[in-house]
Amino acid sequence: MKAEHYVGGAFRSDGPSFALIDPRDGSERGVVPEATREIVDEAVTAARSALRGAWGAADAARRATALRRIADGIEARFDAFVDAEVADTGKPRELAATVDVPRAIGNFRAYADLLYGRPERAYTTSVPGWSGGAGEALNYTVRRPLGVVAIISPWNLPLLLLTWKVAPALAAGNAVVAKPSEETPSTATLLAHVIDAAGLPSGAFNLVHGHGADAAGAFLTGHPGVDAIAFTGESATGAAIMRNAADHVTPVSFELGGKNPAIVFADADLEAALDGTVRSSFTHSGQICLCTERVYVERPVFDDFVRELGKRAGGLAGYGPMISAEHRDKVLSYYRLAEEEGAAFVAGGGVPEFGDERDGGFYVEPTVITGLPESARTVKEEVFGPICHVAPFDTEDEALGLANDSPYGLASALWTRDLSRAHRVAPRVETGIVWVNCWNLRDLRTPFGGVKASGIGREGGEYSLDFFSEPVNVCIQI
Ligand code: NAD
Ligand code: 6OD
Repeated sequence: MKAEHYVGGAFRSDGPSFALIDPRDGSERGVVPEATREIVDEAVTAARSALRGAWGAADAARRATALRRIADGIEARFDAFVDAEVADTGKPRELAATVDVPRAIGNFRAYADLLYGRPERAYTTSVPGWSGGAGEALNYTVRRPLGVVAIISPWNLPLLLLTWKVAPALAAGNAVVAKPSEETPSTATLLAHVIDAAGLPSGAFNLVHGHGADAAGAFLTGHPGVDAIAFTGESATGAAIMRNAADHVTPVSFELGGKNPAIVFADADLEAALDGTVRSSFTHSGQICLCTERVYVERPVFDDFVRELGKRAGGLAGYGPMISAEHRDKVLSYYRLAEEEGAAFVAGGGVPEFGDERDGGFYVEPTVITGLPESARTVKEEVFGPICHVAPFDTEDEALGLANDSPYGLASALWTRDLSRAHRVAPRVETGIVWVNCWNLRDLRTPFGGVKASGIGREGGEYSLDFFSEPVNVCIQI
């Protein structure tokens, strides 16, 4: 798949470019065009024109039809999307075929459906009033699109997280300029081809490739013609985007980093808790924002849990690489830091040897550690790799204190058979998402997002449509 920009309804790859590296073996597998400030500017201008033209005039029915065509278009090229996602990320094919691509299709269908479920509000008013403002009135509130929205997405679930924002942004009537991660340009380019074939008015969706800081990402998020920014990525990047957006007071929706806790009570179904923790810590080699990196286990079952978790982590096979050499080095630096901080390694801690081309790729071993104080950097900082630290606790309050002692607050998992305990504890965990006896069970209508340094706002269902539109109140004196 050749990466291309898509600007004003035309594909192009002019200007500078950079190499695309295959994380599975370290080889160069293509080149990606790097959008200059001028190309970003053209994309924003094209988006504005679309809003003033055919896309701005498209009503909800037309937009819903467009979204359904896009979903159908992805479905028709399902295998090509899976191939491209696997080639860019190195993730297991099964993951791309059962999660990333079906979810991308689901995102467009869900928002096509949701468009019609939106109530519009009316208020009849009798105001005693002041300065001549008294009287009977009918107020009604309509929602209008924000305008040109910038969407910046990361490399870990490239298609899922891009479409998670593009679908509601288009549903709400905005024009989009999207910039995927420089590491994963392929499914975004395929999506642009599908959108092109779906017949959206030119400029309604634009795609620019390139890097973030001092490059396409920064040109886009600091652009005066951008009316809102929806971003998923690291918390530090979110802070940089916020600073850049501040000059134009551009609204932001942020899905950021995490250091997600799991709490395993002694009364839990331990098989389910172990299975769930293996999934939550090691799916996509820990490169999902929702992955568990801190596990707190009630003392009576701590030793058994740690031993079994280590066994299962050590036995994992068929896992994918880190996205890049740079990210592999970052994850390995945390493995070494954990050693220096005094961790005991129950599983992993190094680089696997395969004896084939994967030895040129960016793999690290699934790793389980124990024995660190809560103040250790390995326990506090997001690694975004296949590592979890397991620590014991004695009381419910202590578990909550440990789980909440974090600058982050994205997601958590509770494992218990005691329903009262689950209801008591869940609202007290300082994360935007709490799973009980499960992990990453997702209903697309539910609010998704984090507290503290894990984000600003919520996405999902109505929450995304709220962000991507604004209420306008019309007051008619009767
Ligand atoms: P990143 O922040 O490095 O990059 C994300 C995107 O931002 C990329 O497209 C990048 O080019 C762009 N970018 C980087 N610097 C920029 C700048 N100064 N201005 C504008 N754009 C810029 O994140 P990543 O390494 O791609 O992804 C991993 C991170 O994302 C982890 O921290 C993970 O927790 C987080 N994440 C969060 C969620 C969530 O829903 N909360 C989901 C997935 C990933
Ligand atoms: O499932 C989703 O919709 C979602 N936003 C997942 C985010 C995963 C982060 O890496």
